[in-house]
Amino acid sequence: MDHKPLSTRESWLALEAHYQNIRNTHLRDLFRADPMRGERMACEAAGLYLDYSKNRITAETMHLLLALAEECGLRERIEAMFRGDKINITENRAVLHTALRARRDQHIYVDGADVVSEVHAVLECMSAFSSRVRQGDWKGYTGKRIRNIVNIGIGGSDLGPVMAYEALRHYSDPALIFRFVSNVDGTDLSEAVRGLQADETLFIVSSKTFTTLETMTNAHSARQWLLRSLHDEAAIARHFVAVSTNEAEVRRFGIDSANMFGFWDWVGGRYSMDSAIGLSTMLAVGPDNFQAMLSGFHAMDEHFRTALFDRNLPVILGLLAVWYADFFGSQTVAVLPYDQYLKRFPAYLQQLAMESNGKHIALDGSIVDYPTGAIYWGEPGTNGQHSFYQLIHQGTRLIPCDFLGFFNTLNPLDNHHNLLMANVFAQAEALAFGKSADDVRKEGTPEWLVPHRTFEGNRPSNVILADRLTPETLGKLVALYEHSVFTQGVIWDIDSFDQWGVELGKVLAQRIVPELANPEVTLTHDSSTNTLIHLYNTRHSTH
Ligand code: G6Q
Repeated sequence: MDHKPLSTRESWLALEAHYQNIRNTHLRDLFRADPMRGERMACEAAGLYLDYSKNRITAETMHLLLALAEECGLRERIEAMFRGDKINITENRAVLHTALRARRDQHIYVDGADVVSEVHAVLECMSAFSSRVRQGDWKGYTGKRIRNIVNIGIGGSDLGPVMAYEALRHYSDPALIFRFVSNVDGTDLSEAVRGLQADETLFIVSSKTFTTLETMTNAHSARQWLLRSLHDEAAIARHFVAVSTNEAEVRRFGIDSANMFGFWDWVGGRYSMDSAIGLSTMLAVGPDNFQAMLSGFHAMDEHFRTALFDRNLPVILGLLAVWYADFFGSQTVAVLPYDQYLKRFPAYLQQLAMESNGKHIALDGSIVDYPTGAIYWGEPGTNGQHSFYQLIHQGTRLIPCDFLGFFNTLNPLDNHHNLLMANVFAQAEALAFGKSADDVRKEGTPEWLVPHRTFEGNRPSNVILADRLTPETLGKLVALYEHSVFTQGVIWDIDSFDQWGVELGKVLAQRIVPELANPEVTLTHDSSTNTLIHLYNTRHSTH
């Protein structure tokens, strides 16, 4: 691998020169020049269709981006990740979320142990437990079956489970109620348990470390809530299970280690929804659907690992993200799922992309001299069209968009799906080609209004389509983005798998907590923080 700084590499310099040539080229002209562009710049793999023709690229751009991937050693880095090398260098850890969905007959070793057999052993425990709860065989303390499941976790131990629950709601057991608690704001837990019967409620405490302030605070309060109704510590074992890597802390909390579902330090929080952190998902949709989701992940893993880069969906998506972030200076990517079930998908991607690639230090410890991770955001279509799309169409910023849609809906209702998908195609078309001043004039618009009603177009987008939203498709979509994020991190030469910014936040609040509990303490922060704490201590009433 070439260790020259990214911005001095041959392919990077070639891309800079190329960008100057095509930065003003309009998508209208690119499509006019190549009538087959919409077919040529598309790729279908593992059941996902990616149309990337409405990007501000030429065949030359793709050629140079692919050369950049080669020069940055992407192929070797993919192999290293799948093999279990400790590519998370700042934490000296392997990065093996791909092992979570490996087939039973595969072997992947970390420090001499075959992790695939460990993964399947945990999956079996999860399946057995889920089946008992779903069939009503797992009884609560008073002998009643479980009807409510509350997942307590935050960050990677929450966003994946929430997103997957919403995404797969169609497949969820309607007899079970699911709630998710993440915020240390007492409102979150209070609202989550409102109306629930304690003796029918199961809490899943999901925390890799089992020391996270928010999760442990919520777990302790949930425990008190339960004991207020059931009055016996023995009830805890029937109503609390844990998902964690920290058996000692789980036991200290009072959860029987027989009711703990483990995972490993080589699973990053934001890459953990298909580990035991997905227990709530499995309880909702059942072991078979969970397994189908894992198969979807695996299919995309295999595609990413084996496909040529010019036909490789995550590689293409990742390289395009680099193209806009580093050459066009785009700061954000809008993710626009045209499926109500994917309403939490943008929030999930936000963590996946921004916690992974929000870094400014290269692997060798130097400060990067190019932009890294873009800001991911979005809302489901068509709602976004009636709010923020205005800025995407006519604002001053270039915002590449990913449209996600399905050929078939899970809820056929009159003409709804055709209307929904017509909007996907129309939006991508309007962003790319706009509406010229002449066209606006032809509609009889008065001259003073023409500039306001003109759309310059040339706004890039990808359209990603799949048959329908099944558990398998969800696995493929998530893996698509996981590997796109990985591709970007490799190009940017950063560690996409640590999160020191999150760790700092975990420590800082702990320092102020005792100062809020004890107004007498001498405050030694800056004058702003001191005043704010003082104000809080004076005005906060303890009742
Ligand atoms: C994810 C991050 C972070 C983490 C949470 C929860 O990649 O590491 O979001 O998932 O801070 O941590 P625990 O699971 O340890 O409670």
